[in-house]
Amino acid sequence: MDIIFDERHSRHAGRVELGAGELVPCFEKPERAEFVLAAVRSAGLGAIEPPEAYGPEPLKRVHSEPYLDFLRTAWQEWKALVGDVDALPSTWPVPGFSDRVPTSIFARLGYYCFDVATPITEGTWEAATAAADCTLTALAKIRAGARGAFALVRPPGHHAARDLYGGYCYLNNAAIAAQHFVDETRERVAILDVDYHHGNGTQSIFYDRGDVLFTSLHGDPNQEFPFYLGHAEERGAGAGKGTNRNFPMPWGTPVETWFEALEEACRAIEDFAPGIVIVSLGVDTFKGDPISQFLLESDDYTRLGERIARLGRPTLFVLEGGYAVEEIGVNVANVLGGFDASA
Ligand code: SS9
Ligand code: ZN
Repeated sequence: MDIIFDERHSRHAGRVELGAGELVPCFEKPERAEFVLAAVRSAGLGAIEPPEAYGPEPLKRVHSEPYLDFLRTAWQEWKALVGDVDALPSTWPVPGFSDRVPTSIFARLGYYCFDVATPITEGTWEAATAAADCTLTALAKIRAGARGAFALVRPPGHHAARDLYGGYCYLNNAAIAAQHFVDETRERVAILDVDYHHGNGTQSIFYDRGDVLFTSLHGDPNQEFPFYLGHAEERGAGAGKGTNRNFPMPWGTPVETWFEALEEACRAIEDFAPGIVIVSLGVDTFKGDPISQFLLESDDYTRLGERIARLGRPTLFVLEGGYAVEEIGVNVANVLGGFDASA
C-alpha cells in the first residue's frame, strides 16, 4: 500500500474551538497525523512518500473560486484587524438576511463557515492544499496500477462543500480526488464514508451526479453533528437520484448493527460497479473517541479493511476524523492491514 504524507500538515494548528458553552483546545490537532504516521510505519504497510504539486485546477473543479480566494487570504485580513488569534466566525447570514456576498472579514467568515469549531490559522491554507496534493498523488498511484493507496492527511475534508467549510474541514480531499478521477477516466466513482460524522460536504458536491455514488455510515443527524444533513431519505436529485445512500445510526449503536449497515453500503457499491472506491476513512467510530458515540474496538477496523478489500476495486483511502489521539494510529493501520491481507 502506497502512503502519501506531507509534514506541512502541521502548519495547521488551531488553538481553540467553541464546544458546548466554552472554548476548548482543538480536537483536530497535528499529533493525530503523527500517531497515524508512527503506526503505519511500524506496521510496515508500505513506502511513505511526499506529494506532487497539482496547483489550483483540481481544487476549482470542486470548490468555487471566490471560496478558494477567501480561504487563501482570510488569515492575513483577520490578523491585520484582530491579531494573532484563531479566526472564527460569530455571525451568520441565516434565511431572511440579504444573500449578497459580504465584504467584512467578520461577515465573510460566517458566510463561508457553518460552525465555531474550525479555525483559520496562519498555516491553514498551506496545510489544506498540501492535503489535497497528497490525495491526488495517492490517486495517481492507483491510476498507475496500485490496488490500494492511503492519503495520510489533515486537515480532513468531508464536511467541506463547494463554498462552505466547517467540521474541521476546508478542502474536500476525497471529492477533489473523485472529480479528478472522473475528469481523467470518465469512469464511475463510489465513495464510502465511514467517519462517525455524516460527510455533508461530499454528499452536497455530488448530490445531483449519477456518476458518483456517495454512501455514508454515521451518527443520526437528529442527535449528532452536522445535524442539518445526513438523513436516510436523502437519496440524490436529478441525474443523481438513487446515487446517495445514508445510513444514520443512534448513539450507542451495537457494533454488529454498524457492520450490517456497512454490508448494505457495500452491496450498493457492488451494484454500482465503480472504476474506483474512495474511502473517507474516519476512525472516530472508536469506542474511546472523545467526541463520538459509536462502539467500535481496534480489532473491528481489521474486519472493516477486509470487507472493503472484498469489493474488489482499486481503493483510495483518505484520512478524515478520529480524535482518540493515541489509538487512531493503530485503528487506521488495522483498516489498511486488513485491506492488504485480503486484497
Ligand atoms: C464536539 C462538537 C463536534 C465538530 C466535529 C467535526 C468532526 C469532523 N464538541 N464538532 S470528522
Ligand atoms: Zn468525524
